[in-house]
Amino acid sequence: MKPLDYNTGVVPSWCPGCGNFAIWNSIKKALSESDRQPYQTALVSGIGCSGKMSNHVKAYTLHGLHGRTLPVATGIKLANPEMTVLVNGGDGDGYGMGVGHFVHAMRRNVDLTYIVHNNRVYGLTTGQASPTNKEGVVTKSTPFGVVDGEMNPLALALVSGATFVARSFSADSDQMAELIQQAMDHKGFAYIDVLQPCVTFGGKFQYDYYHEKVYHIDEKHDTSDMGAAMKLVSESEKLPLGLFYKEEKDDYNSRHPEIAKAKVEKRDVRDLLNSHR
Ligand SMILES: Cc1ncc(C[n+]2csc(CCOP(=O)(O)OP(=O)(O)O)c2C)c(N)n1
Ligand code: SF4
Repeated sequence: MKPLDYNTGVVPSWCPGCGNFAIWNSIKKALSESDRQPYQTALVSGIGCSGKMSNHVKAYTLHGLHGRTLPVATGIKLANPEMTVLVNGGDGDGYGMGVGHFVHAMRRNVDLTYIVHNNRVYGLTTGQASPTNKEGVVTKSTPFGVVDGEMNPLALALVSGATFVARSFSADSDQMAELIQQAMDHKGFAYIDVLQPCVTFGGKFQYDYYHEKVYHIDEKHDTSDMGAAMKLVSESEKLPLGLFYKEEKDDYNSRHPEIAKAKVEKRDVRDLLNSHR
């Protein structure tokens, strides 16, 4: 299938120029290049502008509750081990409301591909500061400036047990597609933080801001070196992009073969729907 074949026909309501468009395109490109068919893929999203992704990708999709993408996706993966499960959430969804689930999914090393649309604000609710905003920045919810310190979700991922930790940028759709493809092929919790400008409510964190700061990490970077990865994700003046860390380790399903054996019975979805009429 070609990338456009993964369109559902639903027209996005995202603001023109929103970084979500590039994430959408990269997901479709990655699915196309890896030749994954819609019936082999599930996509779970949370509430928020980012959460609307489940309307736009041809796959089994579920638009879940705010902050609750990862437990739902975990259930899907445990019940359907052969399914590729993508998770899309915002920084508010995943680093605010859902941060507990984030840590536990990583320490379990559930085989998921988690893409966070990190625009530093709660976009859909018109621009309140999220945990990745910076101290002092004035937003709708912080008229006197953000008082809390900025959270570093990539460092949190490294110490929590994620086995694939990467960062991309919405103006770098090809690199993002490549990372998503690698993440889907990785057996274990693969996490990509995407710097995604919210062009309407994102304040100073726009394309120009990021263009000045981002750079691609050296090809010689050793992705098995946790210390080197931690150093990269701790940079704050410049923002490195790429795959920081990768580790081969048994995922949750392999460590619990009893769950895989108890996998769900395959049923025709029409029968299932009829049984609830
Ligand atoms: C439990 C719960 N709390 C709050 C809300 C209200 N709400 C809807 S969208 C949203 C912000 C989403 O922000 P983020 O996850 O960063 O996604 P973005 O819209 O920026 O993509 C909030 C707080 C909600 N829907 N559910
Ligand atoms: S409000 Fe921000 S995140 Fe939401 S669609 Fe518009 S630009 Fe994108």
